[in-house]
Amino acid sequence: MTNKECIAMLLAGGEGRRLSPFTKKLAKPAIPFGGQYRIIDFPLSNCANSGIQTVGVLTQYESESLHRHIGSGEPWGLDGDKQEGVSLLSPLTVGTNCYTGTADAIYKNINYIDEHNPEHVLILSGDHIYSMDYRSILEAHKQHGADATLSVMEVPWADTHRFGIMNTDETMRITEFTEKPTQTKSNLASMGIYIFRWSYLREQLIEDSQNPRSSHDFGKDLIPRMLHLNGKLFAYPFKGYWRDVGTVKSLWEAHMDLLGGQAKELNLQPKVWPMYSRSQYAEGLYSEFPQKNIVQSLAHRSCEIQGTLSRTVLFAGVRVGAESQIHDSVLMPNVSVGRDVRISHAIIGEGAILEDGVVIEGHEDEIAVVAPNALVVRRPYMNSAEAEDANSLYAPY
Ligand code: ADQ
Ligand code: ADP
Repeated sequence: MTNKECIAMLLAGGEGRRLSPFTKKLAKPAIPFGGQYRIIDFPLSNCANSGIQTVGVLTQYESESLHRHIGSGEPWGLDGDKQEGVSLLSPLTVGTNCYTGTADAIYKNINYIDEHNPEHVLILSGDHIYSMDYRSILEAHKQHGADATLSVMEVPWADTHRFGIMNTDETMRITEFTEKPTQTKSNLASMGIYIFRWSYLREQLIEDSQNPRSSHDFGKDLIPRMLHLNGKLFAYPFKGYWRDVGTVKSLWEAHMDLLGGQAKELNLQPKVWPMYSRSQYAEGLYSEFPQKNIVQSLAHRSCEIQGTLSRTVLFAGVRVGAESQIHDSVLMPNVSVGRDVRISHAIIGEGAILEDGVVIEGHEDEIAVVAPNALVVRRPYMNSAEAEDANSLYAPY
């Protein structure tokens, strides 16, 4: 048994239904992001950069995709021996039944955490885009002598229903917490990033596991119960860019945030806070182009671009044919776009083929989606059955 101050447990097993069709064959955290990453690269790199060297990754749904990407953790410098580094903890490898909720996933890995005997445990989500030094939240947690510390930020009032929402007193101690409220007087949201004193969390997990009425979820069950029992829960206000990319709209918005000129901007700082990934195409993004008809876009250097692009992110291996016009869109790896295609406000899944003349137009509040590997063809004279057929290949989300 080793003794560590803090280890991380990264929740990466959710089904990601709101991100279908991208999560049909991929775990949500394995979805490509930002031209050369996958979403999970962000929390993993944050751990590496914060000096957290033991990370348990809890996988379940489509875990194969994540296991392939994470492997032994060498892109993040987390390929340590058994005492350190990243461990992939799926119900299969742990030898247990499926994880029924986020707290249940941690509960079923109590032995793994005990082996490391940490003072504190950092709980992270696999579907957030942000840069964060976890040493700051750990410091605040220790100074307060807290049982738990939740990283928080104010979110737009219209989005409060997607988050755990809380109130605090003037010392930042949490006084109220409601998971995904329909009505609320606060817009202070939990970011789903928690630090717990391990002995405290351990006890609470065991009690929760014995409650037949619990759904074994941190936001719905554990945190409200801890407050009810007068636990010392504090909020740690995070200042910086953070987005939960669990929906098609938020995944699209986070990509637009990379392109500047937005209210919220995502500036990655490779020199100060590098994001690591497994891709052999890493560090190959261009934001400035010799072609005049490519503006405010990011494209991987392996792309072949002939058409006109603005406010668009192109991943490795994308091809765009002549006279095509694309704006406000995201084209995942190896998408092939023919000639004279129009795309706007869309996310095109990995490997999709859009033949000559296809038009895919979404709107700011209804992002169009093309499924990975879809073949979209233009058919000028469709009878209604054919139209339905074509629509099943892509449908505004
Ligand atoms: P949600 O985002 O709704 O709310 P959820 O998607 O259920 O939380 O899960 C968070 C993370 O846990 C995700 O990365 C998901 O993949 C993973 N996960 C879910 N079920 C799992 C399982 N059975 N096994 C392993 N991993 C699993 C949460 C909080 C809110 C908070 C938001 C912030 O509940 O209070 O405001 O995050 O985004
Ligand atoms: P990862 O699987 O972690 O994204 P890879 O380096 O394997 O990392 O692949 C990055 C993406 O580039 C993949 O989607 C892959 O299919 C694609 N790709 C593979 N070979 C090429 C190539 N020769 N040119 C452009 N893109 C490629």
